[in-house]
Amino acid sequence: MKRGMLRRLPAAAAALLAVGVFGACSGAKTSTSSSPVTSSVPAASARVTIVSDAATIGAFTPPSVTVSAGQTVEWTFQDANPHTVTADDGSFTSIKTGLANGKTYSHTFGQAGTYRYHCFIHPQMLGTVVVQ
Ligand SMILES: [Cu+2]
Repeated sequence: MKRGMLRRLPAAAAALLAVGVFGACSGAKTSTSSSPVTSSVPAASARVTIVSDAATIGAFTPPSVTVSAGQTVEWTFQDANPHTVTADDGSFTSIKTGLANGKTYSHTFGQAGTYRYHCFIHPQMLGTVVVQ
């Protein structure tokens, strides 16, 4: 008896795995446009000095100042007589604090417009703040 042995060896197929790693090089150029730094330094708040005036009984010096919206006007009282800074429309007044000699009163103007004010004690004392 003949026993034919047929062995079939499965051929091992070597799989060749080629992995190609491509370094992704994005050609997007990030251009950093450095604009010149413009220092927007807000102008100094306006200052008004309240002094005695021989012609009247007191005066706001200067009688008119111009500031930008958001800036503050500071009044400095330099008279022995009492005065106030009172808006004609009543939007601000120094009466609450009282302007004694050497003291100051400040008010910040948030909106543009023309603000006329006077001294509550001396109505002939007039001043104007122009807010741009
Ligand atoms: Cu006054």
